[in-house]
Amino acid sequence: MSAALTDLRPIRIADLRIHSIAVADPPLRSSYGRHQPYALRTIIELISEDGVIGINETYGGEEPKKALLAVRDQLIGRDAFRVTGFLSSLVEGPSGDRSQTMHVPGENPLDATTRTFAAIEVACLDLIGKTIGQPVCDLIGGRVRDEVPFSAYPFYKHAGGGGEGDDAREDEFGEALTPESLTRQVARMIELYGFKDIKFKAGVLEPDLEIETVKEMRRAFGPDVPIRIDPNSAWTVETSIRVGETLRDELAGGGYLEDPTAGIDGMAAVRRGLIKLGIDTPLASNVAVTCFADIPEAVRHDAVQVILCDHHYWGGMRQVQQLARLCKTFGIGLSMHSNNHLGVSLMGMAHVAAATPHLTYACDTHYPWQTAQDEVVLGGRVPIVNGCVKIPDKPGLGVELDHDQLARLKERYEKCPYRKRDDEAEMRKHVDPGWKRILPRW
Ligand code: GKR
Ligand code: MG
Repeated sequence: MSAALTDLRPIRIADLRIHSIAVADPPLRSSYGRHQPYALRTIIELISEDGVIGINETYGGEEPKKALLAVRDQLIGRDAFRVTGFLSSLVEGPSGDRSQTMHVPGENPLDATTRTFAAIEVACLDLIGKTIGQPVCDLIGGRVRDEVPFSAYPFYKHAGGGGEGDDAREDEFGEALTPESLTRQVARMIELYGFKDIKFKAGVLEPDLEIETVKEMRRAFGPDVPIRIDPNSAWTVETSIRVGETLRDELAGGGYLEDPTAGIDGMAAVRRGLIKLGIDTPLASNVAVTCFADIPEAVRHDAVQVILCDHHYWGGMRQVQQLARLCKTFGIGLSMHSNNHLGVSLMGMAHVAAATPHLTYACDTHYPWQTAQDEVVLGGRVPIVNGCVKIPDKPGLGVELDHDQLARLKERYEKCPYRKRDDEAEMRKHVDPGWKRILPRW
């Protein structure tokens, strides 16, 4: 017999708290420029009428905070089970191209609505999980794995561990601006976390030096450790094909070439050039392909063979699961993108990955770049062991907030001058006063 309407048990939302925080971040380099001394994040708490608190973490700075504040009134009194219904205008975001080519992730106005929706969706899932006593991965369809693999994510970097003045962090990994020092950085990450894959952030040094860096890593770690290279659109089509050709062996066996050049047309031209040379290295993207509307053209032109999902900007966990299904249908692989984050986001990534059968690569994570001093999760850093995050036997995302730490990170946000991510400004401040992001650079 079906349940009567009166048997329904809504989880009504009574309040939304929004916390802007600043987290020390080392001077990492990419084609966007150089990271600021603090990465900005937002922590949210969604409180039910029963006093249960669902939490989540998303992009930081002023714009994401304003966007969350703007939907606050639409949440109060609503049922957490019905989030897609009461925020339906935000789920899909605007139609058409939302390319991230000229924006750092989290600063793209075109995916602001899907980022806002995702932030609330995951907090609702945590709230539901904590109310009924189920882990998030089991609420969204059920886990297909208990342990989620992540990759080492080396970056060229300047000396420094992040933070400023009295608040500077120890430089755990040291400067890395050569093939040898970058390879030492990876060795240390593997030693600490047991990663089995490498995602290498390129687009910083001359392509020949980056080629040499990949070769050095291959010599150091052998052919059983897959390597992916991601210059964030820094290369021309010709350079991309040359790098793909030179690194055909190093990128084979589980590696890929990620966003070597800008745009779906550019990616398609690289693909054609490589295929002509008999090279089938997959092209991956989180820059040319960032939303469902990009997929038809990408498929038509065979521009990407791997898409990087990210629940933070794809519109939440269920959108990522739909993306996975679509990728499988079209024979496209699925990997996972990352930006700087703390343990709440890491657990979100792990839960959605755990409940996504078609996840064909170890996920990216910036987690090694943050320290225990900046963790907001009660009990400290989420363990990554043998390269994997284990889904804990706990409800919701499986983590709670450390409110003392949250207060410290909020205070740091208030004190620091940063209100959005601006890697170009950091380059001009520290490296070259005339620096501009030029695409393609090489
Ligand atoms: O942290 O500088 C960085 C990365 O370049 C990041 O912003 C990218 O979104 O991880 C990224 C990627 O393109 O894969
Ligand atoms: Mg990328």
